[in-house]
Amino acid sequence: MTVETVSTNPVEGQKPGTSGLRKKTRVFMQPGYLENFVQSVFNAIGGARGKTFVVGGDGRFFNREAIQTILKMAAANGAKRVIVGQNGLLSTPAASHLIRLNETDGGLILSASHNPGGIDEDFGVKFNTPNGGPAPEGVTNAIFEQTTKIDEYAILDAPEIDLAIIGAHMLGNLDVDVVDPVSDYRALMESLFDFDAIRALFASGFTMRFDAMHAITGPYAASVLENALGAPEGTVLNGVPLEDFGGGHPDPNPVWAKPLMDTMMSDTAPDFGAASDGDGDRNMIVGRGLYVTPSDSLAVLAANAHLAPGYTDGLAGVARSMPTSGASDRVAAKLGIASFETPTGWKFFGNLLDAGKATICGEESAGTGSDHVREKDGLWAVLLWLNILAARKDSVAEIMVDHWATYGRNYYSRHDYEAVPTDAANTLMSDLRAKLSDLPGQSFAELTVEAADEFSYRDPVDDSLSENQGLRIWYEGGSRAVLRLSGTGTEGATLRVYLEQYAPQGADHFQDAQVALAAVRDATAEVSRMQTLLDRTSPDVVT
Ligand code: G16
Repeated sequence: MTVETVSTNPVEGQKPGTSGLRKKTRVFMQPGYLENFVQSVFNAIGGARGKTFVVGGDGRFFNREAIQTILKMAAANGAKRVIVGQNGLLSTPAASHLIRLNETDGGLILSASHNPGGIDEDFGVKFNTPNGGPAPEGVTNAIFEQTTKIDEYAILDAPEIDLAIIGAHMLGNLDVDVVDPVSDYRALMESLFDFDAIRALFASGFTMRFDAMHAITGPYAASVLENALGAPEGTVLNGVPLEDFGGGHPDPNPVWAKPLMDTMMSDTAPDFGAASDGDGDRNMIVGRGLYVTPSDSLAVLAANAHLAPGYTDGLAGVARSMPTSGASDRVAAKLGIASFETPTGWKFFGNLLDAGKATICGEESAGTGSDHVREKDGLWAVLLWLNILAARKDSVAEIMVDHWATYGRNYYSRHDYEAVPTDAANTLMSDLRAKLSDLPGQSFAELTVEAADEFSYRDPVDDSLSENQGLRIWYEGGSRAVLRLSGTGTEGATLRVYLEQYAPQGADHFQDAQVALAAVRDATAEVSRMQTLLDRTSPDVVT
């Protein structure tokens, strides 16, 4: 065993409290950098001795080397067993499932999620706790603290394990179990959904395209959709995971999954389109000619989940992140179940799921999931949609029209201003924060502000308080804007502006979303002085 002495602080500049470390790949490749973070994780959880962990990643550049390093460090730190996906691959939800299934002490997931991969792109590592979920703030703060004082790490001097070979391996005294990344996850999906009904749907000629974006869900989608459910070969597009995701940006939204969007809007569109992201936790849902926003998708899934065998008893509650539209609240109200509004980030759902207060959760950023794991789960959302389509025998468009007629429509869009100078973004937020309480009654671009505040969240389970979680402005006529800075960017700052406009039952539900949101967009640009402070006239990404 070698004990290396290190002096670099791996999380310099990293906001404490984010659930992992996400940086440029070359930063991670610096000697000792990854090692510092991993040792800090072990130190923060009271050491690795005698413990069992799950390790896997989304296959991006540096995944293979990083996993070998982590295995050697687990061995040197006295861990008992590590369960690792074959070839180092595990989707984030599959890793969450393995952590729970094997009652382990947690897991290390290697991914920068939906960020591009490659030597000049992004890499990341995060620690998930024994419940299978992203480490909560108490743990991430402890990890951060360790990184500021760590001065050595332990690593075994040993040859690499051949991760292509499924089965039991030894690394020093560490048991390394290389497992098939898909099989346990597929069994979990079979326990939740009516595979016979979905099989019959495909057998009847129902057509689908699933864009795996050359990321981790390729093997999962091929195994579940094409093998188990009988969807024709070719249903899964870009199904081979690549270290650089084929040069793409593996984020399933209309901008980055444009080829799929184009197919779905064409005359030859299949019945159903879906996509997933780098590490398999996000999803995009598209019907023939109709994109379903993640906020609407969450609401539809909540309203119809009882049609799937795993949810026949109904839901305990529905939770959404604060910037997500209020569409799911309307469903929860009609079902007479609880609804929760949490800060952005999946880790905030963990306590609600563990306590049985919420069954389904979702974020506007294309994450949806349930209490089956403690991460959002892209393929799970796609399968629940398929189960609902099979049970209702309606098209996606028919389901959406019916949903809006029942609940009204929350028009919704997010505008992202990326890689803006950090100072400018901070000034915009602090200026707006300073005048929030004066805004009610004032008019901007013809809309009058009704209320404004800064969101903070008191966790109903452990009573912890999370402050500064986004600035909210409500305008007359049922519209809302939220402004917050991204916690996951790796270049400058990213300002996210979330726009929402409610159109009640009986109103026009068939406008273009950007048209329906033009008034709230203009008012928000004016009140925040966005164009002057950021020197931008339009967002980089509109989803
Ligand atoms: C973004 C999204 C969040 C999401 C987070 C992590 O954060 O806005 O909703 O929880 O990414 O997502 P993933 O696990 O897929 O990386 P931010 O802070 O950039 O807005």
